[in-house]
Amino acid sequence: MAAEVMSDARERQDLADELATYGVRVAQPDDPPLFTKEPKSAMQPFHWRAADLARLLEKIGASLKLEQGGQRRTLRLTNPGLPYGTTPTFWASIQYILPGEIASAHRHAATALRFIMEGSGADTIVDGEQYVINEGDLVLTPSWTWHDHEHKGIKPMVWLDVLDISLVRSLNATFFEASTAPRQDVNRVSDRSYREFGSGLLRPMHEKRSGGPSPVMAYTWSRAQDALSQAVGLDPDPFDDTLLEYQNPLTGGPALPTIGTAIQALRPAAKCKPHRHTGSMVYYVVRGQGTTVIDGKRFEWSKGDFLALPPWAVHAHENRSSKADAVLFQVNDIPVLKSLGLYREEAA
Ligand code: GTQ
Ligand code: FE2
Repeated sequence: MAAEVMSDARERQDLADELATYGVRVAQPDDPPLFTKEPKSAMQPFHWRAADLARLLEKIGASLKLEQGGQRRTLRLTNPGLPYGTTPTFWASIQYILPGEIASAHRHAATALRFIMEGSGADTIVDGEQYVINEGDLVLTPSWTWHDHEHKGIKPMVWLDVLDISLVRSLNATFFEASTAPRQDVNRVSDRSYREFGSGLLRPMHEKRSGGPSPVMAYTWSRAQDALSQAVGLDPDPFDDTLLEYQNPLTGGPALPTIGTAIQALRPAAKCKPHRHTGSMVYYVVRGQGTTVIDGKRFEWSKGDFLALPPWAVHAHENRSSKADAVLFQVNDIPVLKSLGLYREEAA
C-alpha cells in the first residue's frame, strides 16, 4: 500500500516504538510493498568481453599465488545491481591455473561445476574419480564432494566455475572443509561413474543408484557436440533454436539439483523470438557471434564473451553470421525455481 492511501498512517507511526520493544511491527507508510505484481530484480544484464577477461586473467596469474588450504585463483563475475553473487543464486567465476599448480582438495556444501574454456593438460579428482579436462568438457562437483585440480600441461588453463554460493549463503547452510593432503587418492576404477552411467541409454542392471545429483561427474565436449548435431535435425524452438540440457541419466532431470546447465546452438542467421522466464542465467559463448536483446538493450557477443540475464527479463537471441552456427553454454537456476513451483515463462 502506498503512503497516500494509508489513512491510519499516524496511528501506525505511533505504535511503532512500543511494538518494536516486543519484536513485532505493523506495516509503515514508507515500507516497500510486500509484493510486486511481477518479479523486479536488482540484478542487471551485463556483458563481459573475452579480450578484457584474457588480459585480467594474465594479470592475476602473474600476481596472485595459489596457496594450500583449498585456495583458488579466480576472477568473479560481479553484477552492478547485486551486493553478492553474479546472480541472486550463484557465483560464476573464471579460474586460472598455471602449469605445475595444484588447486588443493576441499569440499563445500555449495554445489559446483566447471566448463573448460581454454587449455589442456589438467585433471580434476571428484570423490576419488579422476577426469582429464579438455575444452568444452563439463565437470560436476555436487554438494560436499571432495575435489582438487592439477595442471600438468604447458600453458595456463582457464575454466568457468559456477557455485550456488549466493543461494546456500541466503539459506545459512554454508559448510567448508579443506583437506590436509593436496590431492585425493584415485579409486581403482578411476572413472567409474562415467563407465556405469555415461552412455545415458544403457546402464549396469545390478548397480542400484537413484536420487540425488547425477552420478556422472564428467560430460565430455564430444558427447555434447554429438547431441547437438543430432538435435539440429529437429524443428527449431522459437525462443531458443536448439537447446539441450545436461541431464541426470537416472532421472532425465537436471544434472545438479540447484544449477541448470545447457548447450545451445543457433543456426546461421537464426532470429529467435523474445520471451521471459523466472530464474537467472549466465551465458558463455563457445563459438560464433550473435546479438541478444535484453529488455530492449542490445548485446553483441562473440567467442569467449559472457552475458548475464536477470530474472524475468525479456530476451531474444540472434545469430549474426549467415554461414556459421553460434554455440552458447548456459548456466541457470531454473532447477531451484522448478523444484519450488516458482518457474514461469511467457512469450513477450
Ligand atoms: O575450484 O573448487 O571459483 O571451491 C570458487 C570456489 C572454484 C573450486 C571457485 C571453489 C572452486
Ligand atoms: Fe571448490
